[in-house]
This record gives sequence, structure tokens and C-alpha cells, in this order.
Amino acid sequence: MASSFSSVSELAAAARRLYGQVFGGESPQVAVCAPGRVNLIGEHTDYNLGFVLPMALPLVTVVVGSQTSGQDVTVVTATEDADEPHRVDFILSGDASSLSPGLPSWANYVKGVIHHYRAPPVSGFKAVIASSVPLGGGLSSSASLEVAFYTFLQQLKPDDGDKVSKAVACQKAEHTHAHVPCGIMDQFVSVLGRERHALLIDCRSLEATPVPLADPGLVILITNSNVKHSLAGSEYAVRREQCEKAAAILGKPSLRDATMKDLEGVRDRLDEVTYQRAHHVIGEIERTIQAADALKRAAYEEFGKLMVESHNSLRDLYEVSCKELDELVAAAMEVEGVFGSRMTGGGFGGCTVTLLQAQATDKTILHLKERYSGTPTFYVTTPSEGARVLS
Ligand code: GAF
Repeated sequence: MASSFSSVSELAAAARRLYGQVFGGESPQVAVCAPGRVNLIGEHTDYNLGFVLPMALPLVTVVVGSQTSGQDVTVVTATEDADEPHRVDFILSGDASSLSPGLPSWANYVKGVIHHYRAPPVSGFKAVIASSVPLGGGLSSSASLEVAFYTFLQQLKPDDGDKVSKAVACQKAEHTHAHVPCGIMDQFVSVLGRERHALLIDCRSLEATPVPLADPGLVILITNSNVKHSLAGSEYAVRREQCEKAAAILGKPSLRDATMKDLEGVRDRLDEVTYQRAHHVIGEIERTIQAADALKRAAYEEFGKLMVESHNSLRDLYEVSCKELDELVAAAMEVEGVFGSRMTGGGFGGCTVTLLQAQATDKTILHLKERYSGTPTFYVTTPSEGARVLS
């Protein structure tokens, strides 16, 4: 009953076919992919150097392509978007101007990754992109594109870094070329994701602890609200600034270093909004550590309760939810067999993630369809491997 999505091999086959059509029947030398992610808990904590608990998805971005002898780059995307051309051509010149952000906007991720690639100069290439990660759905379509492209470049000319520095380079691409001051979560899990595991990532030390998540009696259901409110872009940067302001008043390097007691101690020096933002972040970091512990013990009721607390805090204190996400979470929690549900990702639309008993999957989907005022899309997912080369 849940939405079916293309497998990695189907997607790669489609990308190879398109490559042949566009480039005169040639076959690409290289094929790679990188996954999107769903964050189970730990929202808006990564840029506060706290903890997050995402998992990589079976939804991926595939890049197929070949090196060319010159400096010409041609990239074609198979993704449907009537507003933007599907093909971009540019020439890699000695200065950075050829990689300046522009239109089409999807190509900025490619340019950003070339710009931050750890083994310059990059030579010319032609490539085709295909993705099963819904665009702008809060499942990290952009990080999966960045990481897939970085992985593609590594096949053309190996770089000198480890996996963490690869994630950091892709995060920089997002900062400079998409102008989103994101944290490290999405790129990190897209590079380092592990099959059958979520990752507890310490966003300060950049160390990750895999947490087993492969219970056949348990389902991770993603529900796409299929709405994206325009606030998403601008409000993200505003939240970051509010957190930095709170940390400065607290006299701490980041909100990771503050406790609830610290926060109460400076309450009279914080305006109400800044207080609420900091309250969410400090509480969410605690919840994430507790949730990872609950997951290790297979204490799903406890985990689910923390998911709902996280959602309520994002709705009321951090104010990044919206009526559609609230509706989906409330409806999911009405179904017997559901442990917990919450919005996932940056917010203002996109997806919810729900943890439930496998046997309750069909009735949960039916109930959400019935109760949601919009048209949802469902994905029953399992934790998957990070970026990889395809044979
Ligand atoms: C977006 C960002 F890209 C992440 O870094 C993270 O901050 C997330 O929003 C919120 O937790 O996905």
C-alpha cells in the first residue's frame, strides 16, 4: 500500500539509458549513488554541535558519467521540474567564476561540490543525474546530490581526505552555492550511513555510533505531506542566529555546552523567543541521547514518547512545524500500534517519520489518508548504506 520507489539498480539503468540517448550511444564509465536520510530525532541540534539520530534511506541520487579530455562539463538531470532546464553546460576555467552559483539552481550543488573538491583541479566530464529522493521533501535531496557528485569526482580523480572530510566539503558546497547555512547531519549520514543501523552523530566531535535498527516487527514509515512553505529557506538562518545569540548570552561556545539550569539562570536577560529556541535545543539534545539509549534496549514505547515530545517542542518552542505536519502526527498517534511520530528535517512542510509495529502499517496508512486534509505519499523504509560505487 505504501508508495513504491525505484530500486538503486532501476534508477542506475534509467540514468545509463538517458546517458546513451544524450551522448550519442556511449556508455558511462562510472556509476555511483548517495542516499537521502530521515532523521529519527535530534532536530535543529546539529548546528548547535549537539546530537542527531538519522538513518540513510533506500531513496538515492545516482550519478553516471565519464571523464572527457578537455575542460567542458555537461550535466543532465532526469528529474522532472518543468521550471528549469534539464541540461547545463559550462567550462572549468582557472578562476572560480565558472563555478559561480546561477541557474539552473540544481546545478549549483554540482558547481559547489567541484569548488570544494579536495583534489583540484577537476577535469571535464559529462554526467547524468537521476534521483528517487523527493525534491524539497525534507529527506535531504540536496545532500544526496552533493555527496553523489563528490563520490563521482572521486572515481575520476581520487581525493586525499577521509569520509568525514568528504561530508564537510559537501556541507561547504551547500553553504556557498545554495546559501543554506546547514549543519553537518545530512551530508554526514549520506556519506557514512549504515545498513540496518541509525547513526548517533556527535556533531561536535564528528564521531558516529551505529545503533542497530533492524527489528522485523518494527516499521519506519515516512509520510510526505507534499507541502513546502516558503518560510523554509529564510527561517532556517533566523533560527541559527537566535541560537547563536542565546549561546552568547549564556557565555557558552554553543548551546551544546548549556544545561536547562544555565538557561533558567539567564532567563531575565533573554527575550521570550530566544529563550524558547534555546529551550528546544537543550531539551532536544537530551532527548536524542535518551532516544538512542532506548533504541539500543528496543524500548520502542519510550522512544516513541520522545519522538512526540520532540515534535511538540519543534511546534511550540522552535516554531518550525506547520498545520499539515501537526495533522499527520496527531492522526498517526490515534492508531494502535504506533509508538511515536514527529516532523523530520528542517520543517515548514516536508515529511513526518512514524515508528510503529509492522502489523499496524496498513491501517496506519489508511487512517492517515483519511484524516489528512492534503494528499500524502508514504514510504516504508529501512536503514541503508551510505554513498557507494555501483558495479
Ligand atoms: C536541514 C539541515 F540541512 C540540517 O543540517 C539540519 O539542521 C536539519 O535541517 C534540522 O535538524 O535538514
